[in-house]
Amino acid sequence: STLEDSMRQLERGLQSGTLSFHFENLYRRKPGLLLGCSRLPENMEKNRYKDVLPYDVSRVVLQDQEDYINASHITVRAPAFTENLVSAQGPLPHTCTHFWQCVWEQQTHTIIMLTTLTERGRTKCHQYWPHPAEVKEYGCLRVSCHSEECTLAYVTRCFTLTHTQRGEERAVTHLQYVAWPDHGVPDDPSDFLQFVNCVRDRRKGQETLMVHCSAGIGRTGVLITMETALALLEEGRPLYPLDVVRALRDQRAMMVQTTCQFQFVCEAILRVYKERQKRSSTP
Ligand code: PTR
Ligand code: PTR
Repeated sequence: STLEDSMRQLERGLQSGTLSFHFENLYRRKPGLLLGCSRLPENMEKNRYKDVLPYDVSRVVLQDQEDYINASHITVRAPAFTENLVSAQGPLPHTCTHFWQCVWEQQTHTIIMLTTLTERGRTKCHQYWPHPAEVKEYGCLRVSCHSEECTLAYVTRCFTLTHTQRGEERAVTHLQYVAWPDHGVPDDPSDFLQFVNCVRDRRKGQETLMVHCSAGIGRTGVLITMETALALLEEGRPLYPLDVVRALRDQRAMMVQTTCQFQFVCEAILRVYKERQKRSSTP
């Protein structure tokens, strides 16, 4: 099959509603995968939501005696590329140190945050970074914030991470999308696409991207689906969003949380595809 076939199928599926139907019938959690480690009594309090847990097989293991963090390795495999990401929950006050340890150990240079700290009066994520011109210590990592720049839909921050025991330093960029409530869809698809393109531009070779929202499933799932789709479109490969979501749920349960989110990402994919076609057919 070709990209064109797959996009025709996508358009038909969106119009007839069969796509939503199939999405709703997709397993939320891959049968047979265990969540044992996340449910250990000493780890339960490290989970923001007791119903959003990483599978044992794909969880990120910290290089420590206490090795647990609510985060999953996500590998996106396509014929022409492999992408590595970490999908995580929004840190809690007592898990910020684990979060930065994960950033350091996975050698991440870019953190994508898809939530605000509070939504409708509820805490969605702890502020795990220092204010501009401030320095904070998280375990053996010292984090300083040099700049904070706001556009309408997102904030870009520049951090320096220093491993105080090794004396090593790394630059980390923080991209926080602020116009997207949980369980919902971005306020503006153009802003969202611009943001995803910005994420793609920042990707340095094989770098592992760290992506989180509040639970690390809904908005994170949508972003990774879109990022994967853009890569496939660029390669001209056939693209079946439902297969992308299934592959994500095999690595972290419940990725792409609501039917609206799935429809939103499918429409955005179709829109990008059509714009590209228009561009390539006008002289
Ligand atoms: N509170 C979760 C939810 O419904 O979203 C609980 C849950 C999680 C229920 C996974 C079912 C789940 O997967 P499956 O339907 O594959 O058992
Ligand atoms: N039990 C929570 C709830 O359903 O509200 C879990 C949850 C929270 C699930 C937020 C998804 C959420 O969205 P996101 O993954 O986009 O932060």
